[in-house]
Formats: sequence, structure tokens, C-alpha cells
Amino acid sequence: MLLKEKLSALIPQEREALKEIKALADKKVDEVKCGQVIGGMRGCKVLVCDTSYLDPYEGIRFRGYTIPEVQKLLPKPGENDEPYPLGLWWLLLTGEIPTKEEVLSLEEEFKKYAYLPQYVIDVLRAMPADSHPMAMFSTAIVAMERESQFRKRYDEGMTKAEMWEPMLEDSIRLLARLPLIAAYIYRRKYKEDVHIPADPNEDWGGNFAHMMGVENPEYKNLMRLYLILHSDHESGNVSAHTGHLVASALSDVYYAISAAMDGLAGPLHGLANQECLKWILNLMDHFGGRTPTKEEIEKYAWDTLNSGRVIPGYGHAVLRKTDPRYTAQREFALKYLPDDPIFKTVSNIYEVVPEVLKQHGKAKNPWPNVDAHSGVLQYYYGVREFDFYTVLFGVSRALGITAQIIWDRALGYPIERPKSVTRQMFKELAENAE
Ligand code: AMX
Repeated sequence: MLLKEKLSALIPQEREALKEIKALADKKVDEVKCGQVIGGMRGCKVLVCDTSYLDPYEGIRFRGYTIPEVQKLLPKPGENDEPYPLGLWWLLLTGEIPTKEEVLSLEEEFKKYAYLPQYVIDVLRAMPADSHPMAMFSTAIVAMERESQFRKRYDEGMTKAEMWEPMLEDSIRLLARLPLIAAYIYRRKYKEDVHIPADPNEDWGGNFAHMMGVENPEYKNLMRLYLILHSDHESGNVSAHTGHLVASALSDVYYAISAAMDGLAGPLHGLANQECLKWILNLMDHFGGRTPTKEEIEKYAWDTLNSGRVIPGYGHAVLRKTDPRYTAQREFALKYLPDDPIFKTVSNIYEVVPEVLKQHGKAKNPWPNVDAHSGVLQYYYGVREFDFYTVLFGVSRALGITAQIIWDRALGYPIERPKSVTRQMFKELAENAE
């Protein structure tokens, strides 16, 4: 496999590079304030992640490349298409923009495992129909743990240096199936349990759109874009951090990604995309289904805040500017659905809500994040079941987390185990500090 060859060549040199950092073990690299610990470790530099970096003002860079650069440079199925999401996975893993041939080799490798075993279908069907799609998604993933090559090799006594190899194999097998699982959940829950087989001629991203049942080339492109945009956001966000933490115990990819999905399912994280479109449609409903004026949006936003709720899709723990993932989706909308009334509402919200949040004075970042825009695009192409939206996010996020934890094993990072103290001890520490 081309990707495995590439990684085999890269890993020894990256292990050597890590030794230089290990030699600096006693150097102080950060100062942690009381408020940071109590405030959810915000801003503490305690993780190392090479796949992407999130600058508060510039937004995400995947291995140094901005979103527009990735859109321009990664190989594409057709001239006017969005890039192959698996090209992004290659980039996250290797740091290099792949050739089209390299991406197609990965597509072929994925196709070997792109089938849904009957036992996974049985597990999904055994769950009550009102189970949340994220609970179904996470359950299906962990159910496949029995197939883990990592666990098998661990039981056979593999060495630490070999661990990245089955991690890579498990990741490919899992990622290959995620669109099938997601589409199965979608069609079982919302499309009368009628399923659409994979199309062997489609790429991983386009196939997902096809199996969802949206046969529109624009939607296939949107899916590719979506899968790229949501993939990686360094390693401190809840889903990526959870994946890293679980994998640090040498739990395999199935456990790690299932747990990561459980974190993604929270309304302050990935579930915000479902909450966001709900908020927008409720806003429009409130005004008789029309596009509300900016004054009306302002009042509605204040009502939300005054009732003690957050405005979904706005704010971020790290970002301090408009999320470039929002901008990329806005550009897609301007190209394909400029006159859509919901998109117009999304645009008007963008003009109003940041000012409202600034006046409200609480949110450190009044600007929109990725979730403020993703729902309207799905809705436009007919995927209107909001509670499914986080599953779409999950398929994409699994690209980033698997890339991160393959490297965790390649570099032999240890089990994560920070220290906790009692609240009383912590208070005394803070009182006695400078
Ligand atoms: N609406 C109302 N209040 C907000 C707000 C928003 N959109 N964003 C932040 N605030 C509030 C916080 O709730 C907090 O209030 P508190 O002091 O009463 O607890 C205060 O502002 C300070 O918060 P912060 O430091 O600016 O944000 P954070 O790092 O603690 O949290 C986030 C970040 C994203 C959870 C928060 O901005 C939020 O709840 N946003 C809405 C939900 C959302 O869009 N989540 C998706 C994020 C992206 C993703 O992971 N998919």
C-alpha cells in the first residue's frame, strides 16, 4: 500500500526528531493560571498535535495549509469538483499533498472493506427506533471492535514500535465503513428502511452522498467539502481529545473513535449543528416562515440570551474571528443557492448576532463557527433531519482523529494521566501562589 510505504519511510525520521524534544524535558513551556484549570483548561499548552493547528485569528491549517489552499491543491475527481476527502487524510497523515494516483490507491484500499457486516446491521436494528443517530453511530463503531487487528496483534505480543501498523489497518477498515453505517442509520430512521447499495465507481465522499439517497452532483461536492472541513481541529477539542485519551491506554481505534463520537454528540460541540438549524428555522417560524428583518433577528437573539440559552453556532473556545470553515460553506452557498431564503436568513444572522453577543458581553468570541452554516446546506439538498447532522460531522471528524492516533502510536506517546487535587488543595495552591 502506497500510504503505508510513505509512513514507513517517515516514521523513523519523526522518531528521531522527537528525541530532540525529549532532551528538553526539564524546560518550562507554559504557565498555568488558576482560572485556566477551573475554566476547562482553556489555553493550556498541554497537548502536541502535528496534523493541524488552529490559530485564533486565522483559523485552521491542515499540516500548514489553509482551507482555500487545500481546496486548490488536493486532487479532485473532476475539474470543478471539491477535492477527494481521502486526499486530505493522506495530507493529515504524511504532511504531503498527494498525487491523484496516491489518492486513488487509497480509494481502492478503502473499497476492500466497504461493506456492512450483518452483525453490525443486527446491532443497529436491535436499538429502539427513537435512539439518537449519534448513539446508534457510536454503538455500531464499538460493536466492530471484535475485528480489531490492533487488539489481535497486541495479544500476540507486538512491540511498541510496530503499533502504528495495525492502528493504520484498523483505521482504514473503520473509515471505509463509516459512510455505510451513517447512511444505513439515516435510511433506517428516516427513509422507510429502504437502503441504497454503494456505487463502486464513486469515491468515498461521493458514495456517502449516493447512499444517503441524494443523487445530485452538487450534493456530492458539498459532501466532499463537508468531510474535509469538519475533519481536524487540532487535538484539544472534546472529540479529538477523547480519541487521543482513550487510545493512549492502548485501546484500539474502535474504542477510541466510538468514545470520540460520544463527545461529539454534546450540544456545546458537534451537536451544535443540529441545534443551530433548529434555532434558525424556529426564528423563521416565529415570523410566519419568512426571512425576518435584521431588527427582528436582533430581538429574537436577545430573547434567546435573556432566557439563559446560548446562540448555537456562535462562539468558540479558541477562535477569535469568523471560522474559515464557515466562510468556505458561505462561499459554496453563494455559488449554488444564493437566493435560498434560509441562506439569506443565515447571512442576516451573521450581520446581526456578533453585535448582539458583543453587547451581551459574555462570549469571548462573537463570531460564527462551522456549525452556523452547515445545516442550511444540508437542508437545501433535502437532508432535513437535524438530529442526523452530527453523524455527518462524525464521519468527517474520524479522519482527523484516526490520523492523530496513528501518529500517537508511531511516536510512542505515553498513557495520558494528568494530576488532580481536591478543591480545597487547589484553593490553597492558588492562595499561596503569586
Ligand atoms: N451564546 C451565548 N452565550 C455564549 C455563547 C453563545 N454563542 N458563546 C459563549 N457564551 C457564553 C458562555 O456560555 C459563557 O457563559 P458563562 O460565563 O455564563 O458560563 C461565556 O460566554 C464565556 O464563554 P467563552 O469563554 O466565550 O466560551 P467557551 O470557551 O467557554 O465555550 C463554546 C465555547 C463554543 C462552547 C461556546 O461559545 C458556546 O456555547 N457556543 C454555542 C454552541 C456552539 O456553537 N458550539 C459549537 C462549537 C464548535 C464545535 O465544537 N462544533
